[in-house]
Amino acid sequence: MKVRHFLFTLLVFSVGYHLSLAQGDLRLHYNQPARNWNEALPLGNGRLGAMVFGRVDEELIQLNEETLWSGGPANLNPNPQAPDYLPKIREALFAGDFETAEKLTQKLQGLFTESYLPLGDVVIKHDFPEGTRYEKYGRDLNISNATSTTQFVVDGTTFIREVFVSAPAQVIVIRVTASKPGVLNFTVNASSQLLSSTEVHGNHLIVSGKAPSHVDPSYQQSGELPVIYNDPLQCRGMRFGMEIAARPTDGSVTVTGNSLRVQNASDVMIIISAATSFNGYDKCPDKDGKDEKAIVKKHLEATEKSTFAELKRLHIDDYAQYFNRVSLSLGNPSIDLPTDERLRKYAEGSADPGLEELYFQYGRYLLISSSRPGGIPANLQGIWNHHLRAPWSSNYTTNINTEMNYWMVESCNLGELHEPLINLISQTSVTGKETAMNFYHANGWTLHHNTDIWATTNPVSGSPSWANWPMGAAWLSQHLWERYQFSADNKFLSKTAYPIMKSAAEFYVDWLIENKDGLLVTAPSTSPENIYVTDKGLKGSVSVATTMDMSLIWDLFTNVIHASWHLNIDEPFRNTLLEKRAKLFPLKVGKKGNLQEWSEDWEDADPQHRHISHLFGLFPGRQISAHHTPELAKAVRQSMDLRGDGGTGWSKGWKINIWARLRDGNRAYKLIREQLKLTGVEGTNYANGGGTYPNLLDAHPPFQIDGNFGGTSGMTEMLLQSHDEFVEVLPALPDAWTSGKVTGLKARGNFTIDIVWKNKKVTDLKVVSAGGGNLRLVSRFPLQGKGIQKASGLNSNPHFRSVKEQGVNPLPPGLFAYDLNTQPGQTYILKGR
Ligand code: FUC
Repeated sequence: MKVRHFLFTLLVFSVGYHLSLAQGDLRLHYNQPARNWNEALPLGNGRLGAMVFGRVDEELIQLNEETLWSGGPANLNPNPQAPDYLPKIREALFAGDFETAEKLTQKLQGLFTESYLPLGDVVIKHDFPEGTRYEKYGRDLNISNATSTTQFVVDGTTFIREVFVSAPAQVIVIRVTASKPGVLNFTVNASSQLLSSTEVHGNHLIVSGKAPSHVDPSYQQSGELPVIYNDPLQCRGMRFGMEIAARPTDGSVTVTGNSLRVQNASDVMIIISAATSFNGYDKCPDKDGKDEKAIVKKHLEATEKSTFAELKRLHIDDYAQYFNRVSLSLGNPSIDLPTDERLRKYAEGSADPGLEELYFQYGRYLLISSSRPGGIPANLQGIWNHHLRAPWSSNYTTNINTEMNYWMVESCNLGELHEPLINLISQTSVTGKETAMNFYHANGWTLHHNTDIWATTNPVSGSPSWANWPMGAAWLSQHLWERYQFSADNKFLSKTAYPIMKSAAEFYVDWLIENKDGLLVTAPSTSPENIYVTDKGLKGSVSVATTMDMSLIWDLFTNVIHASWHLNIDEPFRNTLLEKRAKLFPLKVGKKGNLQEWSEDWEDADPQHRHISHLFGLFPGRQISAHHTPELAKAVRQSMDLRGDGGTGWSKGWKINIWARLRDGNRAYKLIREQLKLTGVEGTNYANGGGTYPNLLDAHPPFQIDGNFGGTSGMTEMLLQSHDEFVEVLPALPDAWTSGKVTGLKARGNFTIDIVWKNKKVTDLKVVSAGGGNLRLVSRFPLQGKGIQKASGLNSNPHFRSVKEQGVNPLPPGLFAYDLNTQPGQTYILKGR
């Protein structure tokens, strides 16, 4: 009896264990239509975006096209007087006159960037009699096949709408079906908030329009009108077009007024094609624009002979090649409830690892849907925006938000999707060379806190606390280095990354100046977007050598030094950087034990400020590390405690990553729970900032997509880290994730890694080495397997780090280190002991 009971338990346990390691339901689903945009569901193919509301009688699908922006090529010299002011500002700063410096810094400013715009709305209006009741309602977004379905029953007939946005076909596909033959009767309408007209041609609906020549940011108005269409030179204001076809398998489609009318059908496919005349950041989008009408037609016509099933299969095949590379399972229990209810319960404290898995994968889903090779990078809202004047112009804010969008692109095995950002960086390195010369008489390229589809790089007008931050070139250059680190692609390093990184470094070599102690400092210098209080009680933002400036320059110089070693080129310039880096104003620990944000040990006007810019060196930088610089890491921890766990959505996203790098899994997990708190619906007033809307999009508030991506990055950092000259498995596992499995994560050096763990201990590890080379593995638990050898220290993996700089760090107690000499294309299976 006893033995049988034992065997039974064993069986249940092992079955249960394996079951619990399956990835959960990857669907967002709801029992009611979206009441507002924050409940609608996002679909996209990188270029075209659709927000599906799932309404019953008047379905609303809000549309975007990623290149639809206001304006035209940037004015590269908007403030020719600027360079005159730099010496005066420096003089004031070195005399300790911060007030004058702050005022003069505003003379170093120029025009605002342009705005990302909404494309239009498509409405499908059913002929249900007024007051018609519906039942058995459900809508979902399945992120394993990037399809949204809405289903309901009216008078015993089941109506189903499926929507996806196809990358191979470059169109939006909608299918409407009814379970009874011939009962589908509806009209299709299209409109745009922009200057446009709608006409019908045959059975097609055509919208043609023109974007404004300028749109002011939502937080300022420069002229009489914030939205301007005037474009005498045909160089500011692109054209756009959209064409919609309804293709019923039975019944008829006709035209009434400006609508398509479908009658007595049972199965209808609606195809939406859209494009703009945008033809590159440096081309007049109207006069020298693309023929958007021809592009629209081409995509629409190419689908003419396709069935819905064929289009759907091609769409899923394309999407799955990215999505299926990574799986995550964090064990049971999972709550089987509509997503909004799940979020509500989660906010009340319920365990729901399935929701955490879904949130992790949602970040990957959103990037696959908003950032495709050949396209434009994911902006502040990805590609999903319905505002004429979007919050912060929905542009690229480079003092945190744009980079955060791409923190997980490499580690989550989506490396190719980094390309749009890398292209934008390459464009800003051209315009930014003009800005560096025109504003500062400096060499190299620079970029300030905002950019847009026109690769604008100048400082905009406003508070210097955000406008006068010439550090974007340093931060963005990190993405070039990371792309190389993860791909180990030497050609990319030598042809694309290195020249741009080097040119950025040339700018900062010119930008740095010596202080009276012979140290290299930046001046003027800000710490985005924080305000200091000096010992005399003066509040300001402009000072000398903020920690973030110094850390960004350290990061860039180090990456350029390492890249030049790898490529074995540019020795004299490398020596200059080595010399300059050694003289950088150092990081300092303040009286509270914190990492100082300012070069002086000043107070912050807002001690809980959302930006944690001074902690860049720990994440996403590598200057500070829990392993290699424990004292500085301790100061970071203290700074994090002083800042607290509140903040906007992206702020919490950053904090997850910081706690993961501090190797504190439980604190990182606390921030995940903070970030996932339901907001934006009745009864969820969340005083602490941030949160998640019912559609799982991140709330700044308002919606910003960076928090989603930052959250996914943070969860990845909890499971695998590789910035520190070795690959550490499960560096920050929280107690809540006792057992789990992750597959397909990427480590620097181009290794793909699967990890299974139980009771927080690694049980199985699989490594696929794409390019070969030594892999140094570090774990809190011993590992065994063919080919691994014990290592005695934490020092470098020459495959992706520079051995020339490593100190030998002995293995701290409680850690195990191994070397695995890998061959290209080989798989290695290791076990926990
Ligand atoms: C920075 C942040 C704001 C906002 C904006 C888009 O300016 O400080 O919180 O996220 O970017």
